[in-house]
Formats: sequence, structure tokens, C-alpha cells
Amino acid sequence: MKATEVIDELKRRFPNEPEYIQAVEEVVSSIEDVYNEHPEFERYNLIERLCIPDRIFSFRVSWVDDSGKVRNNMGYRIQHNNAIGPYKGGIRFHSSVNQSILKFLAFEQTFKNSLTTLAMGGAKGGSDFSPRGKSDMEVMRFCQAFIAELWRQIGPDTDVPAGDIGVGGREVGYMYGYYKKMAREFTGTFTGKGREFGGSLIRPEATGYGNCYFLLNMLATRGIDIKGKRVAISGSGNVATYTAQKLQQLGAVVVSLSDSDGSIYAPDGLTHEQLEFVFELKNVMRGRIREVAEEYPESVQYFPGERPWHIAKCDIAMPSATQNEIDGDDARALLAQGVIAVSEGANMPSTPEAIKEFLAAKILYAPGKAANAGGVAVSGLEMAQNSQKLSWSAEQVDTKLKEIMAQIHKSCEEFGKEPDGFINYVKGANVAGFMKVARAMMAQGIL
Ligand code: NDP
Ligand code: 2IT
Repeated sequence: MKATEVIDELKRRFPNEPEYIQAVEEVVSSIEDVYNEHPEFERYNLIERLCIPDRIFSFRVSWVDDSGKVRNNMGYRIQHNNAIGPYKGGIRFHSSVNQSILKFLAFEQTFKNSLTTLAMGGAKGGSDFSPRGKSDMEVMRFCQAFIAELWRQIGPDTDVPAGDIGVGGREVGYMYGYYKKMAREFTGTFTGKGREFGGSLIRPEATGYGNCYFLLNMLATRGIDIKGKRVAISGSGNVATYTAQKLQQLGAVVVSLSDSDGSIYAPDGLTHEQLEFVFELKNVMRGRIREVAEEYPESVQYFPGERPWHIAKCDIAMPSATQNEIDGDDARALLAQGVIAVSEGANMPSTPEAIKEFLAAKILYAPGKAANAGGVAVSGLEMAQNSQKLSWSAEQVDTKLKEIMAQIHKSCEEFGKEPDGFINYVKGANVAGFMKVARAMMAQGIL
């Protein structure tokens, strides 16, 4: 089948999975040229095999809330592709989770993991359970019930989950604990673990820091200094907060953060003290972003129901909340105020229309699968440390993270540079990620 025929066929077979089709369409359209240069790929129907996940587990998760009521959620694990390493990818707990969203994430993860240079296949899992407003004990009971179903399908050389939206250190700890009890072994089956039980230093920081390192690489291609640049960030979770921390260290000005209720805007930039407050608010108090404006009313404004893109005056945007959070209008608003770079911390935060705008404007635009790969890269380093039964220093991990982000940038440049010198990072990331997985699949036969 030709590349475009594969998309039509997938649309026909999975009509109710828009996010999955969106992710597939973006990758397949940008690899079409290299695909057509390799007739053997078509002979072995490679694209279709690469687009359809190897297998999907779906199950009911029943648990008891604090009032004694029995609750039922859906649980899933998508094992997308293990051509270059064990299945690897995060777990998302959010009320919006469904099979389409997890299929898009597992598909993207496969190419992202390929870009990291490490041996990891692609997977994603999750549940429509939302930790928001739940007590610690409710979260623990849910995590245990989730793993009671999933534990047989995962393992250190089989499938290694980690965090994503709604899954941080607390949830990974509970899931890993229950996995260990069921499997009766202490291995590196999860990443993002607490540092006392095998977690890597810098893993919590890795996605946000990695995105900043990628941004620095992009800015360097145009000789731009990050110092003093105003950066709008969306989200206020793991990725957003560590992005903000690294940006402040680099001398940039962080002007916004958000959550699903609204955005804060600090016209003069958040101070170190204010960012410390955000960390405390999010990780300890588990509060809402509006509380930052309540705490610092002179310097921070709150915009309920708004995303940052129309309200924050900025030079750079780093969307770090969720998929499709920048649409065509948002992209045009960012470009109209002269944005020079968009570097995605979230997975697929820009709609196809937004991506088209960024590429047409020839700004520095990095898709999530390149820019946010630092998180899973340090997960790969955590797996390596667990296998060695060693733990590396923060400096060692951070140095490797910088090297990996530079390598990903180089791959994007190699495969995405256009005749006029413009680097199309979308094409570069997709082609570089695809070619490695495709060659591995060809070598391993029809599976
Ligand atoms: P967190 O759960 O720590 O934070 C998510 C943040 O995004 C919260 O502020 C949340 O607000 C907001 N958010 C979530 N869903 C929505 C929504 N539907 N609309 C508006 N705001 C929303 O997750 P992470 O920081 O880990 O993940 C953020 C993004 O980064 C995701 O796209 C994830 O896939 C991606 N990513 C994460 C990696 C990691 O290592 N954790 C690695 C690579 C990518 P609220 O609290 O109101 O829900
Ligand atoms: O989207 C992602 O890359 C993640 N949520 C991190 C996955 C991982 O296995 O560390």
C-alpha cells in the first residue's frame, strides 16, 4: 500500500479515534518521500504494521473510595512496537483518557524513543481515573487495583511504564510497590521511581530541562541568546515547572503558567520565590494555579478559562500541558506578536493547522517527539542504572541528557534541512525516528 492509502484505510477502520489518526497522518505524510525510495517497505506493508499497535490490553479497574463507594474505571496499556527495545512509555491518569489518545501517544512514543539513541520500543497506558481531588489512600487503592490487572504484561525487559499526566512520583511509587509484591522481584520495571528505590537523579527534571537544552540548540542555529527572552509556558505540572526552573537558571523570563482552569500572567516574569511557591503548591498542597495570583496580586494576574497564548506577551512558547492546546488562531496570535520559537514539552500540543502556520512562518518549531524526549531518555538511563545496580551522580545524568538532546537536534538537522537552510524539525524528527525502527522491523521479518 502507498503511504496515503494506509492513512485512508486507517481512517476507515478506526473512525472514532481522531487523535490517533492525527498523529499517524502527521508522521506518514512527512516520511512519504523516504518511504517511496524504499520499495521493499511497501512490499512488506511496513507502514501499516508500524501504525497499528502490536497489542492493546484493556480492563476494568474497580476500587473503593473513602466513603465506601465502589468505583469502576477503565485501564489500558498499548504495546505499540518493540523492534528496537522493550516497550517503554508513560501512564496517564486523566478523566479524558480513551483508547484513541493512548494510541496516539504510544505511536508517537515509538519514534521519540528511537530518536533518543537508546534501546527502547514504544508504549503508553493509562486510565480515565483522575487523581484530582482524591485522597492519598484513594490514589493508592486505585494504583494497586490498576497494577493487579497489568502486572503480568510488564517487566524490566518486556514493558517498562513511567509517569505522564496525573502520574508522578507518588503514583509510580504505589504502582511499583504493588508490582514488586505481585511479581516478587525487585527490578527496574518502572522508571521515575523514588531515588531510594532505584529512581535516577534528574528524572523528575528531565523532560523540562531537556526541552530547554533542545531550545538552546535551536537558538544557536540562528545565533540567538536566550538571556532576557520572554517565555510563555502552559501547564503547571512536572514538565512545565522544571522547564520554568531551567529557564530561570538560563536567564530567561518566565511569563506564564496554567492549568485546566486558567492561566497566570506575570508581565515582569515570575520571581524565583514565586516559582518555589508553584512547586510547593503543585506537589505538596496540590492546589490550583489561580492561587499564585491570590498570593502575589501585585505582580501576577489570573485569567480564568484562558490559555496563555493570547494573553502573555512573549518571544518563545513552550506548551507543556496537553494535546491540541494550540490551535490555528492561537498560532496566528503567537506569530503576530513576533514569536521566534515554539518548543513542545507536551505531546502533540499543536493542531495540524497550527503546525502549518509555524512551518510557513519558518520560525524555530520543535515537535514534542524531539523536544520532550529528554524525559524518556533519562528513563532509559534509569533502566541502565537499574540493570547495573548502580546509581549515577546528577552531573553524570545531566551531562548525558545534554548530549542526547544535542544528538536529537543533529538528527533533525540531518533529515530536516531544506535547500534554503531552514530546518524542518517535524520532518527531521519523523524521518530520523522512522528509519531506525523501519530498518529493525525489516531485519526481523514479518511479526
Ligand atoms: P502533570 O500531570 O504533571 O501536569 C499536567 C499539567 O497540564 C497540569 O497543569 C494540568 O492541569 C494541565 N492539563 C492537563 N490536561 C489538561 C487539559 N485537558 N487542559 C488543560 N490543561 C491540562 O503532567 P506532565 O507535566 O507530566 O505532562 C504534561 C505534558 O507533557 C503531557 O502532554 C505529557 O504527555 C507530556 N510529557 C510528559 C513527560 C514526563 O516525563 N512527565 C515526558 C514527555 C512528555 P490540571 O492540574 O488542571 O489538570
Ligand atoms: O511522553 C513521554 O515521553 C513520557 N511521558 C515519559 C515516558 C517514559 O517512559 O519516561
